[in-house]
Amino acid sequence: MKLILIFSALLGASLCLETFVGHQVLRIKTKNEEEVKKLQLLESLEHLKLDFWIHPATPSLPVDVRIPANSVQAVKAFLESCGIEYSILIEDLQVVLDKEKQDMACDQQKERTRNTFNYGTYHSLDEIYAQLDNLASEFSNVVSKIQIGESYEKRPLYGLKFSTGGSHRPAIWLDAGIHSREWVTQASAMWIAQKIASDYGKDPSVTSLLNKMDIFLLPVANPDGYVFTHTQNRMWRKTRSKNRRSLCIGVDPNRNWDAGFGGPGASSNPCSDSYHGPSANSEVEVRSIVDFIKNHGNIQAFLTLHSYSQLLMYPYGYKCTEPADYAELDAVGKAAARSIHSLYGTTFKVGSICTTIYQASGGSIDWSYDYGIKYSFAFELRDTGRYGFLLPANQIIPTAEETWLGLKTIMEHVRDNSY
Ligand code: 0X9
Ligand code: ZN
Repeated sequence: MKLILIFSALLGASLCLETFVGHQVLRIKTKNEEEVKKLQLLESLEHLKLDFWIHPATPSLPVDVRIPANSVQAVKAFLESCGIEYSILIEDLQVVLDKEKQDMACDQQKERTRNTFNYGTYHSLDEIYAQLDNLASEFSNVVSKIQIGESYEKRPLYGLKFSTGGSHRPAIWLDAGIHSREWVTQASAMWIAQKIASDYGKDPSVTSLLNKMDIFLLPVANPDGYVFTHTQNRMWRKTRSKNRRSLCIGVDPNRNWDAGFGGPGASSNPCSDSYHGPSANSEVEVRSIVDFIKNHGNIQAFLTLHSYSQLLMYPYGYKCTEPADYAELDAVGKAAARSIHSLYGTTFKVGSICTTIYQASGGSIDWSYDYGIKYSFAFELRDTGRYGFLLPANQIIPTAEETWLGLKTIMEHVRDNSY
């Protein structure tokens, strides 16, 4: 009897959503390099099980960290003893998660009665995939569904191709959700898909773009992780692949690209959230995109959506030197940031990955840029930390709208400056 109870408790635990009761998210402000070093030391203490939402790197940038309930006191005592300033961004993470779940359930009920996809709520993978079919049939003049591969757990990697004909036109790549917990990115990608499809023939900018180029959109680049964030652990970031040398699961798919692979800003520890994996392209999700891009042969822009921090970044992340096209990328990035700002006043900081956020090797846009795709940009969408990865659903549409304006500015530049 006892054994059965233990077994069912274990089974229950593995089938249930992980709870984050009492987890706090702190914002830490560093004043100098010395304090950054102290936070890096804190980050290395594995037993505290800290989840750095923004890693310590430069003194001027804030550091956001999720702290499990039983480490909260120790971390605060450490910070106070060092005289490092902090504030509480989220008092109890579970309260925010419960609200998110409740909102989703309400919206889902409404959606069922109306039988239309509500772009202003978060969805399961199945719902997103069903909507790709709907878009492809509703806008069959411009949209078709494509499959670029299968995830580690054998889920299809579905995307959309926006094309008005022509054989093998130059194209723009756009992906979202490579980090599964960054839910506003997958949701924004869906709104943007609908926007591109319905604006063709109406908006002269979209029309001229699609008369010259194709767009490929992969809204859920990490479907296994995405399903896991819905069913098991809302804070999951990595893929779900098994590691040979560890019981820890998954690889950071934005450390797995063949660009400075294994260098600074990536971890060789399979239990780390920034584990680079056993080799470049070890993750089938990454490999599938790489193969697609290589096979296509004429991708002119590589755009990727992450959250959060409100940044628009160009290469490099694996090194801190400027790319050859620095002046042009910086100007286009700044123009895109102005477009974003024009709608709701949201400010985006523009710069290279290394100078705006932190050194990070094996990232997607570094690979795409070094591969020869000049217009390689990574967006970090809303917000700046009030909710972080748990952006309330009522911000999805505004986020998608402003992001689209930024994307459109870049796409117009690519259209007019193809190479
Ligand atoms: O650490 C990352 O991978 C990115 N930040 S996130 O919070 N979304 O995880 C920043 C890296 C820059 N992005 C790319 N190299 N694509
Ligand atoms: Zn990310």
